[in-house]
Amino acid sequence: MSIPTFDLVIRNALVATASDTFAADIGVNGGRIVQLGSSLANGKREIDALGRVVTPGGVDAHCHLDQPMQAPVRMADGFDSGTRSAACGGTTTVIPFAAQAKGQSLRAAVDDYHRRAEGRAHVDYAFHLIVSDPTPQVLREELPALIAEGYTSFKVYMTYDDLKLDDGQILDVLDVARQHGAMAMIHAENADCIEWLTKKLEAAGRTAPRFHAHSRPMLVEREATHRAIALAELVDVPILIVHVSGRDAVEQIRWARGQGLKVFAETCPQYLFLTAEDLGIDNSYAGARCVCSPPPRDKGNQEVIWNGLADGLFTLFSSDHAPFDYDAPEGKKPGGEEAPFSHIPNGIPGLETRMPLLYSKGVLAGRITLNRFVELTATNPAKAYGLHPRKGSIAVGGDADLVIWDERPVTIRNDRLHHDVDYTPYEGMQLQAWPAFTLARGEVVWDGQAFHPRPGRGQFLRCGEPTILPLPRKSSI
Ligand code: DUC
Ligand code: ZN
Ligand code: ZN
Repeated sequence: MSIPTFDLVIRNALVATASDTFAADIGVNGGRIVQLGSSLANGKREIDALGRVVTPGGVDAHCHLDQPMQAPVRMADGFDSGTRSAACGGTTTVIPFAAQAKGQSLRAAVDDYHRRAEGRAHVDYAFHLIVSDPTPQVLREELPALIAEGYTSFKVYMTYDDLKLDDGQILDVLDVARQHGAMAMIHAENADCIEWLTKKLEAAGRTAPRFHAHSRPMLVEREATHRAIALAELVDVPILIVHVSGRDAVEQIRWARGQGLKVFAETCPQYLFLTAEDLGIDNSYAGARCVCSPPPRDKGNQEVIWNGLADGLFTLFSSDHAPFDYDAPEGKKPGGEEAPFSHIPNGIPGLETRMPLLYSKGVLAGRITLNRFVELTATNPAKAYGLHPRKGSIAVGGDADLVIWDERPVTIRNDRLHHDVDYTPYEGMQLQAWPAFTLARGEVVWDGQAFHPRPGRGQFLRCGEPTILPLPRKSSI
């Protein structure tokens, strides 16, 4: 028998990229794809994918892992359990957030976040920054230096007291993005409207989880989305509006695109599969599980989001995995109490379910094409954050990050998921597919039955410039 040519050969794959679908064997050496073709030579290991779709490993470009929180609240997933659950759901690259606390240097936040990740990740990871304190030092020195070192994207918040920036600060930060070719992500909700509504609701004794949605109606997101677009237009820089929840924000983004503005948009599974009713139709506390921001809307808005996924409005489909236990004092019951909605930690888990949900309910249900699925879950996130072509595609020279899909009925059960959260908002949902294999740089990390742990195998990735569109550079107004 001849010496194997490849470390691994995946035979008879139906390979799907963002642009094409074709039959091929995939030859892997040293963790990279080295050949695509038919009847490839032997591999040390071979996997027969006959009849199965193979897509690039997912790039989840919006997730929160081990992000420092105000006590007693604590995230349930760090880099170990978070990347474990990512791998088991077909995601091979994650981009969580190194969050600057007000008064903290951005560099200190990044150093701290590296310590949290080091030696723990099972799949590759990069960092976005969260800029909450844009001092002159941050704007002139730290942020430009960090962008040059491979932290080429950052998020700014228009709400949350501990994170929010005012419009002048947002303009300053966007100007840095323009000058240094970074991607600015914006959490668009109007903080003053939320505060005003929250006070009124609380004064009326309306504190159950379902009132979270009442405190953040769509106009709150619409106004902030419009303002974010205007601020970006003033600076003349692309922006990415994250976690778009429904019609009002979608209309603002369509309008901006019609004006020729470079406004990208991301949405998440919760806006396709949850509604405000999941926060409760009575005053029970169970709906705290689905408290996230922006809140889920209604069935009509789910359709608007589906249409935006199908017609190209959305560039990215991310989980916004923000893992808090439901029944724990450090989670959705802060301090062990059933808290008023304004004290419930915002966010739901979703790293593991993101890809299977969209594959089943999007591709197999005929709402989006297979190629669009790949674009939304892998190729575009890799391009938006400067990781393409190493990540996000199936091409010679790229990392062998791959998902072999098994099209079979699957019921989502939290006890079958691999995160460290005590619930999933999708409990009991019927899917039609799940990864049969996930390969991370050519290594099987999930085989359809078992997870193959190797904490520390995941490498930190320095991001390059976004390549999703050429960005204007260097000139300033
Ligand atoms: N909203 C956020 O802005 N971040 C984490 C999760 C959430 O619901
Ligand atoms: Zn956000
Ligand atoms: Zn988020």
